[in-house]
Amino acid sequence: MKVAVVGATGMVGEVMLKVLAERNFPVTELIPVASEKSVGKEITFKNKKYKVVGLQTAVEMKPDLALFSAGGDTSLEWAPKFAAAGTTVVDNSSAWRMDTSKKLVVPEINAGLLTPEDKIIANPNCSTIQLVMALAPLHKAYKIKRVVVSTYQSITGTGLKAVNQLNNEYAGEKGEMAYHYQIHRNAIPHCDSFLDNGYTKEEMKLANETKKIMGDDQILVTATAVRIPVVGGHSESVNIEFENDFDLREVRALLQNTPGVTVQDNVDTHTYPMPLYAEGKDEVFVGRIRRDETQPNTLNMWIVSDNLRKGAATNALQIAEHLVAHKLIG
Ligand code: 11C
Repeated sequence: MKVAVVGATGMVGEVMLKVLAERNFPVTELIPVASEKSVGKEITFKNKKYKVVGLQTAVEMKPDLALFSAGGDTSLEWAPKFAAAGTTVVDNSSAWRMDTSKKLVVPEINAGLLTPEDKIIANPNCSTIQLVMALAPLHKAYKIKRVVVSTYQSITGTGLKAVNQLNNEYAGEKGEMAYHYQIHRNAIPHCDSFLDNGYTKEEMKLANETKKIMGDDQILVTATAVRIPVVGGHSESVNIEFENDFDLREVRALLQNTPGVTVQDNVDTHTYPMPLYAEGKDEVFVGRIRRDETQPNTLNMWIVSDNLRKGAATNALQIAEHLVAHKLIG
């Protein structure tokens, strides 16, 4: 399979290449794609060197699959051009996620919706993916009414500029700023830009994408998204109110038996998910599972996952794997 990685020199692009190699995706020809300033640069994939090409060149090479991680504007302009050339695009930006003609896919939950006609497939936001991975089995069992989620998000979600900012601040050096404020020794309640309703785009992604992936408009979701000086992954404190009551042991068992979810929940041994240990892993880790004692049918839990892997590259590649396995591509 001829595979283009659009945004190959970015943070997600680099992880995408790593995951493509690790999972032994059937790449017969790799096309690393990036903006004009990176064209001609060399990247290494499976010990072989490849030259980065521009977007128009890549379209003309007619790849079977294009994995996009180059920002919303690039996706809006270029994904349709690839699709028109017969390429299936899995897009990691927010450009197409809420478009009613596009599928928004977390393979463990709704890959069954995909057909060969889907030429642009949206990969959800990282903080949404880890949330719905843990919510989906519980919704099936107890029917979710309302979710209150607060995120503690890794600076890798912002990109390399943010990682450089933290490293500079840590070293006491000046440099380019990704945020309005110092991130070292700080927590910034501001991920993505603000909207007229006072929420950030990131917070509304958590609400809107969750409903679309779970296929249920009735689920109420309210979110606060916070950036913290961490690199290993996003963490989420989640309060879930169900229609029906649950048994805590059954909740743990349901989560434990969910592919892609790992329960780390033993307060006696101080076992709970943390970004330090989630980094570089593909699972969604869930812990601190406990009853909310202030109202009926309500659960608290803590969810952590590497936002660059299951939150981005791994999920996108799982979509591609599903397309291959079900002969929906190529
Ligand atoms: C963050 N979730 O951590 C964002 C990064 O809509 O794909 C990904 C933004 C998006 O800031």
